[in-house]
Amino acid sequence: MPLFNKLKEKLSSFKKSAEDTIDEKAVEVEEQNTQPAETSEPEPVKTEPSKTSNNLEQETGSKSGTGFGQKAKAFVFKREFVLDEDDIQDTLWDLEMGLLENDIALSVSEAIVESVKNELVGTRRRIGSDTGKIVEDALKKSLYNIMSANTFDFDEYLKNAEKPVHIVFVGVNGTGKTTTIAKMANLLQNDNYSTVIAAGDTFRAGAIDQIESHANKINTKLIKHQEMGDPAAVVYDAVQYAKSRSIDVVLSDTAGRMHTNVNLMSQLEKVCRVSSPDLIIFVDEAVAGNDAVERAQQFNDNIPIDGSILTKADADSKGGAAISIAYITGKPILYLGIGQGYEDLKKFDPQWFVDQLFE
Ligand SMILES: Nc1nc2c(ncn2[C@@H]2O[C@H](COP(=O)(O)OP(=O)(O)OP(=O)(O)O)[C@@H](O)[C@H]2O)c(=O)[nH]1
Ligand SMILES: [Mg+2]
Repeated sequence: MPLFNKLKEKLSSFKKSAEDTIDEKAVEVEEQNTQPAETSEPEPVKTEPSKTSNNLEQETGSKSGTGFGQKAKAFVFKREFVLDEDDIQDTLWDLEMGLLENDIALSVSEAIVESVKNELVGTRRRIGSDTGKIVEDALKKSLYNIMSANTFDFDEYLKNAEKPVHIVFVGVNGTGKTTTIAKMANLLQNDNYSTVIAAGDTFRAGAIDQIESHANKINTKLIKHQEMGDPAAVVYDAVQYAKSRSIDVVLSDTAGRMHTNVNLMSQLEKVCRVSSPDLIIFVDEAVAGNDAVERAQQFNDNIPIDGSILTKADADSKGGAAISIAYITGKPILYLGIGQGYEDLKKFDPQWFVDQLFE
């Protein structure tokens, strides 16, 4: 399934334009180096401003005092060159705009651009080397670093954790919490874990029936109370049920709530306080973009989340939410929802994510 196509297009056009820019610079340097006086010189040619007569001197001179640019420009090696910030400034600007267009939050876009810049600028390059690869590697490295911050191996954790493991799913309305719980229960059962679901959304009309229908289809025990009952009590009961029957995993549903609703957010805090979950998972839509980032931050501030699941990645998602949420919460993306079926939950692997952006 093709995912995050728009972001892919942007990254590929950045790659192409950075490649062209670097190649232009290489040709320029090549021409300078093949001037008669330098052809037989085996040593690196140091282009001190006072000694050179080519346009490097002009550029260096005009940037005097800007530190890095000057340092980078000072070394032009035979058949090698050093890229400086000025060379790729416009291209980096385009990259930043492209990232912003793809719902990557400003602070995150800036961090990516800075990291790509640090990778590309100031390093000696061989003329004729594969510039496309150089650019791609710089981007991949930067994105991978963001996506792999605080990685967490969910499978390994489950295997070793004391049972029952209690997981609470939180998020704003309609993001896919309930469906994700059903998918997760299905996945866990396929891995031979026993599960129980807590119908912790006692608030929305029809929510209990909805999760009950899922639980019946995947053959999982459901603990439910009355509509409008105390969600903390349902969740508590489900944990007790799991303890008394040696069930491996408790999956607690909660009502969708806006991150700005103070009362509902403190109710969620209570649910978490009473049942002390092992993991709190924030569920949002991959298509939500910058809104999702704001919400992830607010939820995380109220009830520290352990990771996120992004749903509806099968819709035309730009991919920015995944990158931004990982960066801003400092917590891993654990799974992607990629459809409405029970099997449509894909384990999120940072390396896979980064690689498929360049396929
Ligand atoms: N295409 C697609 N649809 C999804 C995915 N995950 C959930 N949905 C759909 O999104 C809609 C909302 O899902 P729910 O699971 O009810 O969302 P919720 O967060 O529990 O909603 P509330 O309880 O109202 O807050 C349903 O129609 C789901 O089938 C996904 O990964 N891909
Ligand atoms: Mg729900």
